[in-house]
Amino acid sequence: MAQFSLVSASVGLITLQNPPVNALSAVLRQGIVDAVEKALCDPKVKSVVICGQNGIFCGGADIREFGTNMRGPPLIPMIHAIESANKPMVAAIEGSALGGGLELALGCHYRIAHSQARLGLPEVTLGLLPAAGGSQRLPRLIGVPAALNLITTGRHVTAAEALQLGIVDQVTDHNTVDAAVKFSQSVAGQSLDGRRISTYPCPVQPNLDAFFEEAMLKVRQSARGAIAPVACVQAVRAAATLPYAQGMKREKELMATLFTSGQARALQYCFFAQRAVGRWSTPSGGRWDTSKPRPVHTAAVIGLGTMGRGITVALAQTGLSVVAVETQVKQLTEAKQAVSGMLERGATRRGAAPTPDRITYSENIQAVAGADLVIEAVFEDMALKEKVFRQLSDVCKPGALLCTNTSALDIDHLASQTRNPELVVGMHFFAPAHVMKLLEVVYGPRSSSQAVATAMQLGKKMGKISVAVGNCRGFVGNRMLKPYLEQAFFLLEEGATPELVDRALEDFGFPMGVFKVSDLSGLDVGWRVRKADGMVESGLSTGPSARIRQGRRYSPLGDLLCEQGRFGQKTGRGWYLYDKPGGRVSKSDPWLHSFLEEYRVQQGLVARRVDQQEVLERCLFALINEGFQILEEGIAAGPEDIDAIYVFGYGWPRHRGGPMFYAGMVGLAKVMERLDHYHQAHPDEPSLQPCSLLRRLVASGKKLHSQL
Ligand code: 3H9
Repeated sequence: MAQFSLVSASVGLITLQNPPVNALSAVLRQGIVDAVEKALCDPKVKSVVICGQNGIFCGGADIREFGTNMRGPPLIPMIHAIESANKPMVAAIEGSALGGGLELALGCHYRIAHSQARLGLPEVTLGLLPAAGGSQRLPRLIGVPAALNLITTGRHVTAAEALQLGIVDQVTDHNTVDAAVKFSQSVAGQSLDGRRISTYPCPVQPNLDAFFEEAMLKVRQSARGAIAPVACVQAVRAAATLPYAQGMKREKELMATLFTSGQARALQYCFFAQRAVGRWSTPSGGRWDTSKPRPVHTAAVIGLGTMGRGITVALAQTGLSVVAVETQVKQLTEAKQAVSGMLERGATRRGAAPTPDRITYSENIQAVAGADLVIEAVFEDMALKEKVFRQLSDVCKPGALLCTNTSALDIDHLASQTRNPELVVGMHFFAPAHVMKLLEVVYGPRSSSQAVATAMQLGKKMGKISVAVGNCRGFVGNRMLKPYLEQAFFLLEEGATPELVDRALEDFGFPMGVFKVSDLSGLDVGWRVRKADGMVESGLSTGPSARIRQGRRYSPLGDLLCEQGRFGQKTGRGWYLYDKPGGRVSKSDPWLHSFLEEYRVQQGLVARRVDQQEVLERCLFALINEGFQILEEGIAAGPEDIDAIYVFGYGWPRHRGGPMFYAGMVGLAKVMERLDHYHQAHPDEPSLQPCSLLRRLVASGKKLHSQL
């Protein structure tokens, strides 16, 4: 609802009340319409201030209403009524004014913001565009280039930037409502002719056609198949070229196509999935709302390689005291310099003062004795990690949480090396750890729910999307990656090229195909793991048995490249060719193509035509099938957990909602039918055999996601 009151004898104060973010639900919209009418009819009211309760102006349209039958007064006429009012309407912006919230404020004649407020039109991130006049008013207010930037990226701006851009008229450090009330009194009775944004001409944009062509090209390149950014450009173009009323018509048409698109559903699902993963639960009954995290004031990091350095930076940026330990002196000196540089660059990027240096470096593991939580990030070697955990168990103070940054090793086994296995959890960061959003918090059967709660809370403080998952080889993300990679290798054996496979995945929306990612992260990483698993046989034997390991199909292609010293970008050669070791720009490699041809001849394989559809179905459905297996085993509590992991850690295109959501969009029956089809053709590939949860869901006609 919206509360109306008279303040300072002549100011009508309308307070939006719909916790937690004052989203513009049907009830609130009705409340605003009624309150505005009351204010305009009341002769005592000379000016009006609109504010939000609980320190937040408005988080926009109520996303939960999308996809339902819309009731209540629509937003556009409501905002028009505000703009056409003959009494000054002033928005008092605290907290956030986002989406429809900012559009409401743009309908007001003046905007006063608190210095800590954030403003933006993030509709594009939900697969939409600002369709309550935002795409037409913002360019008229701040010019086409600035509006286009805000609308196509959805970024939030600070109050200071909003002032500089001309979105707000005043910024205050004090009580925003008081400032707005005072301001509204000072303009009461003045003409409002120059204050209605919809009547402004759009500032002239030189070389309009060329400007929008370039903008469209840029957006198409970065959108990777997402349709909303393209529609946003079209809407802003309408603002720049058409009268307001016609621009509004165009805005409405574009919104209609977006609103019902699968992409908007997928992106809105991602919005809620990102929040749902915080409400974690474990099979042993641990829950987010009943487990109290321990306070963490000092955290320690053991091992200052690439991951350890990133984790140190991420911890320091949250304002914690950090103890960073590296036993090799040279590595320690290099790490100190690298961490300072990363902190400085981070501060510059954020436009903030550098994080005060609360990092203590040491060569001695004893230095972690006072830490509340320790993150071990030494080399991925079980014997080494066992040793570190035994030492930590002796050195750390009672109750200290011991975490490992392993990407695959057994958490339970590491816990068994310590006196208090209930205090051990995995914190699986993704490189670069201070940048990547995802954190897998891995609990073992003996991890206490308090330990999980503490790691989850720390992850949140570090700005991560933290997902609690069970302990198994590769946890959720890397475990699902294995069948995906495997299928990509098999497709090469059957006739595909790295270029064809990568193109199919990039057209689907991944920022990089599987072979480019493999070159970037280093082919030797997987080779080492396969060697440790006893999968690698050196040299190339021939015949079908050469490609069977442990009873299932195996492709030695990656091993053969590694034997040639082709480790990817770092050696300048991998699945692609680079201009120099460390080079970033990939080129097709004729050598690789002849190598694949020779390999097929030696193995008696006849190349056939592989198309993009087969690439997608084999790679993605195998990955999704593993996801169903993970759900069945209870390693992930729900499909949102898997989807958040893939969207935030593995480059899964957000507008496709994550692998499990995508499976629902395709149809579970279709996914199962295609898996069955490929499994019949390749009976030695168990990852193509639909798992029993998938079969059961299809048989019962049940859905995995209620949104579908
Ligand atoms: C739009 O406006 C379209 C119009 O242009 C045109 C229409 C014609 N609706 O994030 P939090 C929930 S599209 C419904 O944890 P924070 C959220 O799910 C909209 N619910 O808090 C969560 O629920 P739960 C454009 C919403 O303090 C709870 O509120 N607007 C909405 O970290 C707390 O959220 C946006 O895209 C909503 N609009 O951050 C803004 N917003 O507790 C989206 C939040 O059950 N919102 N909820 O999990 C945000 O970015 C952040 O929520 C905000 C607060 C910055 C506001």
